Amino acid sequence: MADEAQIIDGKSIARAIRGEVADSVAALVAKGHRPPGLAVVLVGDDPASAAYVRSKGRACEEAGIYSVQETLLPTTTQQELLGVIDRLNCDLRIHGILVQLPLPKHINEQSIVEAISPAKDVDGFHPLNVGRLAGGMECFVPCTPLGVRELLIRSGIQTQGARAVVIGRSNIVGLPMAQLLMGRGEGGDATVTVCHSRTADLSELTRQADILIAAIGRAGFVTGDMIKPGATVIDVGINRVDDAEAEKGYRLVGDVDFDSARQVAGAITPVPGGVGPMTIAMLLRNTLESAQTWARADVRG
Ligand code: BQF
Repeated sequence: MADEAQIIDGKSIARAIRGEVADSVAALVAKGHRPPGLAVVLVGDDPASAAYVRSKGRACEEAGIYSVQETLLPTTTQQELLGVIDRLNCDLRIHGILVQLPLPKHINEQSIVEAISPAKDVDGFHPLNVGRLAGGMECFVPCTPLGVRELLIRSGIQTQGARAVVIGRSNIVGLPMAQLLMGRGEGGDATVTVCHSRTADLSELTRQADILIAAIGRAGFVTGDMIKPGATVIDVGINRVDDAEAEKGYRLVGDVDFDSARQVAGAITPVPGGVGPMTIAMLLRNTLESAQTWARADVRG
């Protein structure tokens, strides 16, 4: 049996970043500025969404970030939701606004995302930030791909000149991930291929990857035979699978078949405890950076 891969501990890296954010928050407050503030808007009562929202609130509290949760009934109209966003856009205590997705079917997600002030769009989903990212300009970057890049940097994984393959082309993960990896500078300068459900000879491509990012949304999709020996494998997937042994009757698994992949990869992220915690850490960092930007614009200096 070959040597097993190094396990990249996203949870501990995320904890370190949260500590750094907490220090910067304290420094901002010590200069007389408002603490960073995040508003999380939840529409409806989907249990998974509610759990994500709660954990974001807890993470804010630990970092000294002020947070408010706006919980709206599943019957909330688009007009009502737009009203809430307008109010948050004008609230000087709030530097970041996120609307937890998915939204109920009667609400048009795109119109909601476009209503968020681009200067408070800490999820990086507003078209202005999407365009800025595509143009290589400074902007809010979606938290999950940002977290993956940070994980690569802090794990000492060379991206410059590396062949990176991203499986998945979503606006939230795959596409911005590819843009970050091909962008200039630290954590970038890679040669990137984006694969998806219509890609022919997928394994041919994945086997060429020095860095393989799995963001497909299918449990155990990437198996050991699809991986180049020694490659870095980043698992973005969070899938529930039934498990009678587990307390809740299910457990979380990634898009990578961990047991076969770890025999081939050089380094691999686990699920849970890999990319997920980094997503939350990047949300805090985006909120901090937004508050710092707003503080600079403040007439009080
Ligand atoms: C971990 C999310 C799909 C759809 C909407 C830690 C999170 C997840 C896993 C987390 C996610 C996924 C979030 C772990 C936020 C990431 O230990 O592996 C944290 O809270 N996430 C979300 O808000 O909405 C989603 C995935």
